[in-house]
Amino acid sequence: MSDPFESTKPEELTAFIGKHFIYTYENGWQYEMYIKNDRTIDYRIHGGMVGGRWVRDQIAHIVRLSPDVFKISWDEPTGTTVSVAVNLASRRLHGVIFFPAWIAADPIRTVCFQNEHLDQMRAFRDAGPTYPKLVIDEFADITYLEDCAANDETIIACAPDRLPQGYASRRN
Ligand code: FER
Repeated sequence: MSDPFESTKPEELTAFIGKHFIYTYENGWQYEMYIKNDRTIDYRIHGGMVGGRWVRDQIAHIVRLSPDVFKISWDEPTGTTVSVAVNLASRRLHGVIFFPAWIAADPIRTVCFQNEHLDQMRAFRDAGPTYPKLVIDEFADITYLEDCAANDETIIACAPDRLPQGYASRRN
C-alpha cells in the first residue's frame, strides 16, 4: 500500500493528463476544463457569475488523492483562488472558489479571454478590494469526459460560445 503522506509521483498523474471535461455545479454554473499537462490547465466558463470568461495556460498544482481522485488548485491573476477535486469514477467533482470582493461586486470585469488582459487583471487584483471574499463551495456533475493528448492547443481554442447540440450532456 502506498504511503498516504508522500507526494504524487509523475506516473500517477499520467492517466489524468489530457482529460477534458465539462461539468455543471449544483448552483447551475457550467465549466469546461482541459488538463494540458502536469502543471497546466486551460478552461472555459459557459454559464454562471463569470460565464464567458476563458483562460489558457493557467499554472496549477495537480495531485492524485486516490487512483480515481485528483485535485487541481491554482491562484488566478485576478486573485481568485480555486481548488477542484475530481472523482473520475463517480463523475462528480467538488470545487471551492474564493472570489475577491471586487469580483463579487462587478464580475463582468473578469469576463474576457484573460491571456490578452493579464496586466489589466493584475491591476484590478492589486486595486481590490480583496475582502470580504466570496466563497463558493459546490459539487458538480461531470456531463462530458474524454481523453485527449497532452499539450493540445486545439481543445480550448475559442471563446465559450454555444456548445454543439448534445455535447454537454453526452456521457462516454
Ligand atoms: C472551476 C471553478 C471556478 C474552474 C474555474 C473557476 C476551470 C474560476 C475561475 C475564475 O473565475 O477565475 O471549476 O474550473
